[in-house]
Amino acid sequence: MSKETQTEVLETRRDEQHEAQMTVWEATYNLLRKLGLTTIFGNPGSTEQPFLKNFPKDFQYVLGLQEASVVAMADGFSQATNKPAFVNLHTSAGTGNAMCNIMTAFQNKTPLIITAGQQTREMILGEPLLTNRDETTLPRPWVKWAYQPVRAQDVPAAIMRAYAIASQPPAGPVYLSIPLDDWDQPALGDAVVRTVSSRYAPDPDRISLFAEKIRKSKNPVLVYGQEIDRSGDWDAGIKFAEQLRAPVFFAPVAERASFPETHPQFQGMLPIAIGPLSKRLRGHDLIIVIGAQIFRYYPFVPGDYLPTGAELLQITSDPADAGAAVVGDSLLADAKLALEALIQLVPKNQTRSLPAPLRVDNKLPSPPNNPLTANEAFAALSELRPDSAILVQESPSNIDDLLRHWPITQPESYFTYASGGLGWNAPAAVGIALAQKKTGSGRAVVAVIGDGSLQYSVQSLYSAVQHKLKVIYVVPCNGEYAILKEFAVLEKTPNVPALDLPGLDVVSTAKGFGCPSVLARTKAEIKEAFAKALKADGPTLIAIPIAHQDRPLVAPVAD
Ligand SMILES: Cc1ncc(C[n+]2csc(CCOP(=O)(O)OP(=O)(O)O)c2C)c(N)n1
Ligand SMILES: [Mg+2]
Repeated sequence: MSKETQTEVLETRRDEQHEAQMTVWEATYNLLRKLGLTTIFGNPGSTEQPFLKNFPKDFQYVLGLQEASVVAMADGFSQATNKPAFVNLHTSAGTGNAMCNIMTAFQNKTPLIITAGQQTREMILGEPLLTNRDETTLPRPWVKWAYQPVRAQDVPAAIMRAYAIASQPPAGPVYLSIPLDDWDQPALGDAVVRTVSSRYAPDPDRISLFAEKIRKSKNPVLVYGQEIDRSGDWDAGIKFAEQLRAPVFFAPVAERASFPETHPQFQGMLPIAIGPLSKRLRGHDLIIVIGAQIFRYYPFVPGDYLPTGAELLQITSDPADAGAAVVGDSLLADAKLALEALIQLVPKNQTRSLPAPLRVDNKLPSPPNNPLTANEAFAALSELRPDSAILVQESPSNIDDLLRHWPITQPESYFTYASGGLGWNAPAAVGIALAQKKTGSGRAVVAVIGDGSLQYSVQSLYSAVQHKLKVIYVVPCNGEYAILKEFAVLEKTPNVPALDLPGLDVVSTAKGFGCPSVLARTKAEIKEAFAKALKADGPTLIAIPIAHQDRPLVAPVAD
């Protein structure tokens, strides 16, 4: 064999060896497949392209035009599928844009595996363009873990670790920064796939102690929080409430509904301020809070944290929420497992008189107001409400009116944000609707989004259009930041600038993203638009001009 031929043979062998050697890219996609993470929410840049190259046919890329939308779409998708979701952001720039909704995902306790591209390892020291400087500091404190693998070969195992951390209670987002030159590097082979638990059971001694207090209580009250809906067991919550014959409240501004609002024991949502909240619970000797923090207050309205003579028990799966509780004794447990245990430990009460059912005032003025009030607009909408519809809500000043006309009666049917960071719900509705499309549930998503709130993640309309998702955006247009005006009255801060929003045209905005959109001013127009939207094979935006109203931020509770 000549020298040249020998060299050629050697080079061919080396090429074959290289081909046979799995790359970090291949090992990662293999792992994502095994973990069921085949939907990737992202917005691409040059630092992500080596990961996205030759995008496999069995994966779906869901493009968000701005990263706040990307993260919230993934959050909604994760919540609606009850599985972690995968996100790919553009280095520090994309992470910066995404930050508000990463903060919200952390408070929602949604398991998100957020990856971001990073500059080439070889150059990072010199900080070239697009370097994600101090990459693990940027997303903190709103991620459970932030990491950049020390070697390219660790990328798949780091994703596995991210998955394990994100999904254990309390679930939450994790962040991985991955240099762009890692993807073509040789891998160590397929990553080890591991499973972890997503619930933990209560300590038997402590739950017995709690059960004893509940048995001895004369007049207990239940406060149900989002963790019950997340733990997937409304039935246990209903059974326990009926066994106890106690009134049931929702925790203040809970981001999920955990009990049928039409149940005779349901008493509404607790006020979001210290004094009014404790007034509402007056007369009870034991307050049992399941699956919520103590409490999610908003404006400072002083008063007692608890009514006189009352004791509080909190059951939560989040040690941070247990630690931060301002009053009460706490027990760590998954809501479903705790409720199942309590059903066994607390016998059915036969004698306690049931609470008087909540009186809901649904009266409407005749003739109707012009423009309609939010109350009248939601009443019109609710006449055509499909039983299976999912409600997503970011309409800060209109929550009470909306929930009055749209009582939640089924699990996994109400979603909002735990944080109050505007710009979560419009894109989350897209992720929730995508989940419905994938499962073929046929459930429509109705997203009620304030005219101010819509502007924060308005690009998500584009994703709903492109994926032909059944999202019906209902935008109550008051041309103002109404809730901030209510806050200004409560705080006695007159003449705050920029609380009016003249000149917003949300119908034209939606059309710019290709979203069919209509202005509905009367009850008849609202019903016509809603009926048409329910039949459409894609999203619709219905803008409803509504009247300005002077309402108190926190409704007074009678003494
Ligand atoms: C990201 C973000 N920026 C600013 C705020 C402050 N903020 C809270 S409510 C609100 C106004 C919301 O207006 P709109 O959606 O029109 O609802 P309305 O109060 O009119 O019902 C603003 C600006 C916030 N919560 N989040
Ligand atoms: Mg408004």
